[in-house]
This record gives sequence, C-alpha cells and structure tokens, in this order.
Amino acid sequence: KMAAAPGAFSLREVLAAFQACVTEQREVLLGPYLQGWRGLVRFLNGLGAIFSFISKDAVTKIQIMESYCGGERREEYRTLQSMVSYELSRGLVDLQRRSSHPDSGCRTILRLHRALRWLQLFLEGLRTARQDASTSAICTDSYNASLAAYHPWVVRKAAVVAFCALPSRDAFLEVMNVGGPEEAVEMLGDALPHIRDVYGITQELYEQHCLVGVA
Ligand code: 1PZ
Repeated sequence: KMAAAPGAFSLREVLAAFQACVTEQREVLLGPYLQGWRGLVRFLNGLGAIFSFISKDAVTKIQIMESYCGGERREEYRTLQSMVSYELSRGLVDLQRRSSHPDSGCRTILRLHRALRWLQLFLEGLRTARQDASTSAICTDSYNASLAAYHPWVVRKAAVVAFCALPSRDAFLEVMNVGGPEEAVEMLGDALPHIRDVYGITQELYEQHCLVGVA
C-alpha cells in the first residue's frame, strides 16, 4: 500500500483554490487559479519521476502566467476576463499561427484550460468508479476524451505509458491525503462542481472571443 508521506499536503486545499477563483461577478481570478495549478504540479511530482515531462510543461506555463501576473501590467492580469480583453484589444494574441506573440496569456491559459477538462473527467471517474477500478484506465479514458485531441502521437504514447505507473484507486485516494477513501470521495464530490464551474466560465469566455483554437 502506497501511504501518503508524513506532512504531505492535502489535495483538498489544492482543489479549494479553484473554488476561490470564481468571484460573485463570475470572473475568474488568476491568482488562485495559478495557485491551484502549482498545487496540482506538486501533487503530480509526488507521484513519481515518470510524470516529470508532464509537470515540466505545466510549470513552464505557470511561470509564463506568473510573469504577467507579477509584471508591469499586473492589473490587466487580475482576472481571466481582464486578460482576454487587454490582450485582444492590444493585438497581443497570435490567433492562427505562433509568431510575434508566441506566449500570450490567452494561448497559455488555453493549454491549462484543456488540461482542467482532463482533471475534471479524471477526478469524476475516480470518484464514481468501483473500488477495484484501475486508475490508469480511468486516466487513459479521461485523457482520450479530452487532451489527447490536442497532442501529437509521440506525446500521446508517452502519456499513456506514464499512466501505467499510477497506483490503484484506493492507493491514489490515499496519496490525496484527505483521509480514508470515503472521505476522499466525499471531498471530490464537493470540489468537482467548482472545477466544472471554472471550466465552464473559461470555455464560454473563449468561445465568445473565438479563442478556443488559438495557436
Ligand atoms: C495523475 C496523472 C497525471 C496525468 C496528467 C494528464 C495530462 C497528460 C499531458 C501529457 C502532455 C505533457 C507534455 C506537454 C505537452 C504540450 O505540448 C501541451 C501543449 O502545449 P504547447 O506545446 O502548445 O505549448 N501541453 C499541455 O497540453 C498542458 C499539459 C498540462 C498537464 C498538467 C497536468 C496536471 C496533473 C494534475 C495531477 C492531479
């Protein structure tokens, strides 16, 4: 049995960050959004070195966003909504092909946003699966139903190989460090609506501004 490391942080706080990022006006605050992602990366790193090619890419994207959120124009990067209108109005987004603005906030967040859809499907699968279900099968199914469509063949192969290293459902629920399996399942039930909400608001915003396919 793969026990959670003593003093390891709990996935409960990580998922709570996604709850904290939606304001009353239904804006998405980038601060807690990125905090949630930093926690997910930490959790992923704890699962083993085989996942490091995944976490490295996530870290790169988080760092790009951190430099905007802490930079000169930080006011414009307070929320997803302000970021989109700022970058679009200044022509800071390469829509068709990456060229003069290869690392816009809009394209960077879109990658994380697509990964958030995977996370939602994966956690939902984990929550509702039978006790003896295979985590790697749940992970592969969620991946194929979401992120895989945006990845080239080599990345898809590497991802599916890495998924085989995932522990059983019970062990996975345990490393989440939320308590027993029942508690972990209950926490997921509480947290998932917020992740779905963040995903839905972002998706709608991106659709409105024709950003869902930004290069
Ligand atoms: C628990 C198991 C974790 C599985 C994580 C599932 C995601 C698999 C993603 C594998 C691809 C990583 C390699 C990098 C791919 C990049 O090319 C793409 C597109 O970015 P671009 O090249 O356009 O700049 N990057 C992504 O799709 C973002 C991937 C972020 C993955 C974050 C996973 C967080 C895991 C949380 C674990 C609970």
